[in-house]
Amino acid sequence: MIAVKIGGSVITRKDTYRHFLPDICRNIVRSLFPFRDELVVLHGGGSFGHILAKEANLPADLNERTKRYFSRIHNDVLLLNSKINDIMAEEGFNPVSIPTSLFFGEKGLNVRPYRKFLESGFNPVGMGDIVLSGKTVKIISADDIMLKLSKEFNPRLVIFFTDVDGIYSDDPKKNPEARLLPTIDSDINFKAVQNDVTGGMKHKYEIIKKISHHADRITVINGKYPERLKDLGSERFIGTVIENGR
Ligand code: ATP
Ligand code: IP8
Repeated sequence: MIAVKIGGSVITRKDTYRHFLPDICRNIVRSLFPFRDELVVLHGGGSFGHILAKEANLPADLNERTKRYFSRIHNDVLLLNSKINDIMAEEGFNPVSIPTSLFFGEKGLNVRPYRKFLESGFNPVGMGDIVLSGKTVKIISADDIMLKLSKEFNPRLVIFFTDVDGIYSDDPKKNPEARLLPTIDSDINFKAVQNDVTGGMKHKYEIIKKISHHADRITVINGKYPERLKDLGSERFIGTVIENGR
């Protein structure tokens, strides 16, 4: 199985509410065509999730205010999901939406729908979403779902598409001296990402270290240049690669 997270930072304009970037998304989807028989896709919230989630100030108790945010945010991530699924269907995939909030219960995310549709030859498409956990409303990142799926399915490859070339020694948007790290064995500085309620690249890095015990290979690459995937495993490759730490 191959699991991909399409970052909200690369397929949306993260500072503009519900601004989708269809051409970038299509190029990413096309680059995944060789993997379509074993592919699970997750996507982040981008400006369809993070702007309102920040305003909502979560986690918080379920009440009239948070219910209104729940409905709007869930609707918005489904809107982004349907745009991605449209493109996937047009490009020859068999996407099926697995809305996180519907399959999230006391024991966390139920992965059975992923298994069922994967085994039947579909491409499950899950997403970072707003969920109800008891009486608490909170946000679950697609990065967290990636860890859960990796524990269940032991993917041979996990791909994170984001809007920078990989993991750097420091935030490349703020520090021109930041170095792209071909792998992650050194100390890294992470800066908070604006309009991101789930911890940005720092959270992703922590998750990747955990995923590395359950997946053969993980890569973080720039979704604006998805053709770089073809070079994975060669010296030409531009991105960060983490080999299995099992
Ligand atoms: P989303 O969470 O909306 O799905 P995403 O998963 O693509 O988006 P972000 O959480 O926005 O990714 O994180 C990517 C951002 O992290 C980059 O735009 C970059 O500016 C920032 N960043 C901060 N520190 C680093 C670092 N050390 N290396 C790489 N990027 C970093
Ligand atoms: O973009 C967050 O998921 P992420 C989803 O994968 C929402 O961190 C609703 C903000």
